[in-house]
Formats: sequence, structure tokens, C-alpha cells
Amino acid sequence: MNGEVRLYDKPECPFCWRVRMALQRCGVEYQPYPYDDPAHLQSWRKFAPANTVPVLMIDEIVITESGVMLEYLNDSYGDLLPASARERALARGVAHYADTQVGGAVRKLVFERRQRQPREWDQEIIAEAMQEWHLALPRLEKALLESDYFVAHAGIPDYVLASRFGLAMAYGMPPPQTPLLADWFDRMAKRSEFLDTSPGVVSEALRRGWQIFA
Ligand SMILES: N[C@@H](CCC(=O)N[C@@H](CS)C(=O)NCC(=O)O)C(=O)O
Repeated sequence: MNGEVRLYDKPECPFCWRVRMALQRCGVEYQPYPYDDPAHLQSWRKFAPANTVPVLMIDEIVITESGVMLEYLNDSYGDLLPASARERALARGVAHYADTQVGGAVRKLVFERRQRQPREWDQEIIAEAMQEWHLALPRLEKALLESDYFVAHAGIPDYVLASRFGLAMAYGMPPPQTPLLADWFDRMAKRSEFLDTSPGVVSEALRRGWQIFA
């Protein structure tokens, strides 16, 4: 690896968090650059075409999409995706579904609860988010029938979904009614790459047994 690895980062961004988990898993040492730190704002703007985080500078390239970062880490260090084309397609499908279907529901809840005071929360939006969450999970449950993780020893779909689940639990989404997924999240939430890279809101919720909004 050449030079400093730099991650323009925002702790609570699920796209950044999954990349932090994968970097740690791959043993890549990196320098976090909080994107809104006045010292970094200008250089971040220069590298981020759509003004988004994460931005990863590694091996003298700049990557501005989290999905591409995860693929790069897999291509460079291995182990984040299965070996066969068939299994890789299935794993990527899980990651995509986790981000769109589950992620959409979580985003709705997080935005409502993070941006407003509790007395101003729109309960209809919250109920809708919770319903979408429960509808999205059974399809993922089936993928766990034969293994503990979506990719052996955890990989790209596990990090994508864990970043959504962690925030979901921290913002008071009801626990999954799908037992294999519930066990999967218990396992993920004990892994060092999850614990060491969690945003503050997730670490705090985990410390309180996810009882923040109960
Ligand atoms: N497709 C992008 C999405 C990144 C994204 O939407 N990041 C959000 C934060 S979660 C962002 O930077 N929004 C602009 C902002 O927060 O100022 C990726 O996967 O890297």
C-alpha cells in the first residue's frame, strides 16, 4: 500500500460506517478526515463530485462511492465476497436489497426522529417506516437458513446491512420478528469491526441495551 489512506467521513453516515467496518476487517490503517472540519472542507469538496461522504483515498486513487470502496477492498484483500460468480451475485443482491428496502425504511425513521423534537414527530411517518421494516425483513431471513452470515465470516452484505440495522436499533425501530436475522445482528454487534467503528449514537444505544426510545 502506498502513502496515507484517507477517509473523508461522517460518523453517523451508514455508507461511511460500512467502509470503516471493512477497512478494519481488512487491517487497513487509515486517517479519518471529518468532512465538515474546516481544515478538511475545502479538500473534501475538491474530491467529492456530488458533495457526499465517504471519499476514500487509497493507493493513489480517489473513490467516491461506498459500494466501489467495498469492492476495491475485496479485490485487494479478499474475503468480503464469496469465490463463485453465482454466490457473488447472490451476495451483491442481498447488499442491494438491504440498502434499498431495509435502508429506505430506516432512513425514514432516522430522519424523522433525528431532525425534530419528540413532540413534533410525525407518528404516521414513523408507523409507515416500521411497517416497511417488518415487510422487508422476511426476504433476508431466507438467506440465513444455512449460514451465520450472508457471506462466510461476514462480508460486504453483512457490513451494508449492519450499518442499517445499527442505526435502526439506535433510533428505536422494533426488534426484528425474524429469529435468524435477530441472531445475525446479535453476532454482528459483538464483532470488533462493528464495535470499534460505531457512531456515538449506536455505541450509546448498545450500552443501554437498545432502550433509548422505549
Ligand atoms: N451513493 C453514495 C451515497 C453517499 C451519501 O448519500 N452520503 C450522504 C451521507 S449519509 C451525504 O454525504 N450527504 C450529503 C451531506 O451529508 O452533506 C455512496 O454510497 O457513497
